[in-house]
Amino acid sequence: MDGEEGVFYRRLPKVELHAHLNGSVSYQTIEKLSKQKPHLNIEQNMTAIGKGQRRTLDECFQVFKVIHQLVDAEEDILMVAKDVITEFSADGVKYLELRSTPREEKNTGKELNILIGLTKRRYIETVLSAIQQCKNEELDIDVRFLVAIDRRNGTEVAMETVKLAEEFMLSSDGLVVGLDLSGDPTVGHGRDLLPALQRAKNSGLKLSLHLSEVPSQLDETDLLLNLPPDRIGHGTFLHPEVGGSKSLVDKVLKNHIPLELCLTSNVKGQTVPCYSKHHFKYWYQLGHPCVICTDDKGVFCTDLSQEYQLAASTFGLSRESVWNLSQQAIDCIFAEDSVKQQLRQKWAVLKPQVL
Ligand code: 6MZ
Repeated sequence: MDGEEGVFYRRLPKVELHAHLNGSVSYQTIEKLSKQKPHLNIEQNMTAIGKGQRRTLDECFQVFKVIHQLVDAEEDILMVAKDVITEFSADGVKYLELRSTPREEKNTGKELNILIGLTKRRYIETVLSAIQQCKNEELDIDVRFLVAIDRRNGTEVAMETVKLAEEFMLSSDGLVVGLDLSGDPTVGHGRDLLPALQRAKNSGLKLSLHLSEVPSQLDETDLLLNLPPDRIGHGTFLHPEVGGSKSLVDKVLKNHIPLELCLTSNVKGQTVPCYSKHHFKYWYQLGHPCVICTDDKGVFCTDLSQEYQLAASTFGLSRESVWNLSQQAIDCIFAEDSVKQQLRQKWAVLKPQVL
């Protein structure tokens, strides 16, 4: 992305609401990790899907497994989280909600030369300390965290994750704001996760749920929309034109549930055939809140500026419309209202006289 046009998108202040930590690891960070773990023999095409390449969603999930092998110790998570936050900030992101699935790993760290493992609690603490360190370095970005439930891990782990998230919501000084439901959409059923999600909602955690990322999830989506969630990830197959239904669309509209839309991720992961057929068009034309996001900027080789530029060039958005789109994303954040106010002020200061 070059030239004057590119500068506009980089300078555009942006809000990123759908970013999986381990999917956001850049090539530079992967290189650092690969050097530290040469025995894994990681090559670039194992952790990223380059320009013009496509993979099935299933193959995308294999990529995350490789990255998880590289990022398996406390110091890796700290470095990855700090690098990812720094990169989003360099791309003009002023407010970021990162999400990640807490993992436990056996014997991946060392203390006094004794092998120690990583617990899920320590995992979250490490991400939070990366956020804190970036704050101390005075990066111009406000970062919050969503604890992720990987749907593949079933009912019990989901409940355990919610309990951890609740604890951190109370003790993290506002950094943990919500819960994400993600993972391979072809595995498991939302009905088994409903009690955990309901509990999370009751305790004040905000919910961002991956819904209808693949076809054939209609009854699950219908069920989970009754919670209702506070935001929807993807929602690719919600509307009737792609096999969804009017009643699902009506539920989303009635409850004003914003959609987190990730163009490159959906095209490269082949759930959407090409940019012009992306469901952004359907929802945007309805005037429904749509937030442009990256999903996994490392894996899909993109950044948020590029995603905004793609949306604009594909759907013919004026600069004014692009500005409004980035500004309206502020209404959809999970942090408290005072943060929204601060961000609105920031946007007002940064708005060019002529767009
Ligand atoms: C569903 C996805 C995803 O949690 O280890 N993840 N889940 N759909 C997607 N669309 C492509 N992209 C990423 O980051 C990696 C994890 O995020 C989820 C998957 O569970 C993946 O293992 P963390 O930081």
